[in-house]
Amino acid sequence: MRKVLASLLLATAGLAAQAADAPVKVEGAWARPIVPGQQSSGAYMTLTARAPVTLLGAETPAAGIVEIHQMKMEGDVMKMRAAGELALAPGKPLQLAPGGYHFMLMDLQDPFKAGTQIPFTLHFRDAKGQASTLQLQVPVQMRAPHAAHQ
Ligand SMILES: [Cu+2]
Repeated sequence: MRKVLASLLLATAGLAAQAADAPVKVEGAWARPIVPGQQSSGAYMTLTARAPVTLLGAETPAAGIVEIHQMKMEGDVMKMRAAGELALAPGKPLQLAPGGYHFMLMDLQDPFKAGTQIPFTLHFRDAKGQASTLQLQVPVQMRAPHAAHQ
């Protein structure tokens, strides 16, 4: 237990260090573990930009395909569709969470088990058209971390 706590703290510290000079702050990132037979999963996080940027997409060695999706009620049917690029307004958190926007991970390359972490790269474009990336480790776990509820 003590060991798990220590590595969690390290992961959090690493994320904070990255966020300090990054154009976008990432909080509460997690990806859902899969059960045998499942072919896809979802990754979730809250993104807050310092300046106007557009989220172009993401990639991870854990999945062959990553798409930005949106869940939406159409009548009384929940539908999922590709959302394309997402514009982030400065200081306004964009939440990717179950039931809304999410990163759809398909063609999974890993067992995708709870307790592991996957490297994740976010791709952005700023208002001047300049591309940038942000790398983080996304924990694979059953529920959203506490920070995502705040
Ligand atoms: Cu999806």
